[in-house]
Amino acid sequence: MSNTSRPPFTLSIAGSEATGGAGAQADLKTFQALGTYGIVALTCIVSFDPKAGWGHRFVPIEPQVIADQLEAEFACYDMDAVKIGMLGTPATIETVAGALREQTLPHLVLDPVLICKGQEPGAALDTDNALKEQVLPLATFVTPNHFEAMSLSGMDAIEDVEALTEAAKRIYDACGATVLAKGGVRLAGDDAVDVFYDGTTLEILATPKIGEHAVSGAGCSLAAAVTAELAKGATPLEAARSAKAFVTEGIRNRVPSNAPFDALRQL
Ligand code: PXL
Repeated sequence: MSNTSRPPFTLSIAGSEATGGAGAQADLKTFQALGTYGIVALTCIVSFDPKAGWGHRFVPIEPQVIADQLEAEFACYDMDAVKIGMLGTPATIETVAGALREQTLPHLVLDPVLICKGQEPGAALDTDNALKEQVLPLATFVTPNHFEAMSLSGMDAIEDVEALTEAAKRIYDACGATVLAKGGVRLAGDDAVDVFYDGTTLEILATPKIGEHAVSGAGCSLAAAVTAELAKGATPLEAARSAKAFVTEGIRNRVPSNAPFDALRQL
């Protein structure tokens, strides 16, 4: 095939969130908005249940079907960066980790989805442990949210930016990946604060909060934006700064929903 220009190739290994706010849909929209070629390997399908408090109905994809998608994708393209979102079961984690171990990837961004909005914390400890044991060691960049930062650092509480910084350092020390720990709206104060740490550089990224409520798709879009920027050649710190600006703009442009949370919109 003739190929005049090669775009940066970005793969998201993630679940479908049917309403389009989070998950693979958010990742693809982010990749498109930031000018990379977006590819998805679907791991599961999540459908909120409006009749049951907007809880998550979760259906995993067959491990063989996940392996087939990854086989096709890695056969077609040399990925410039890969993002991992929701995996959801130990069998999925096994399959994805196995496929990734066969690749040499320049960047592997892990959004360590332990629970999503509305789910019970600790609902699936075996899944959380499998993610920590099998996928975290492969990551080059990890983007834990407030809850995930506590879980990955072993800290009982994170209430201020000092504690979030301590968590970022502990996570870096444990896995060696660059960390962008997201305080978002969860820490008190006027700013949405995230902490970047790569073992050398520590940077506090702060922007004024836009409302006090978390918006669906913010975490997914942040990690996807980091992935896209890394694929385009940004340094990890530049990628983190650009991703934060992209998500802030997406929250500003959020779409109202009949669910209890609005959805980020990538422009
Ligand atoms: O917010 C994290 C997330 C990631 N991936 C999928 C989701 C959610 C939350 O709803 O459904 C598929």
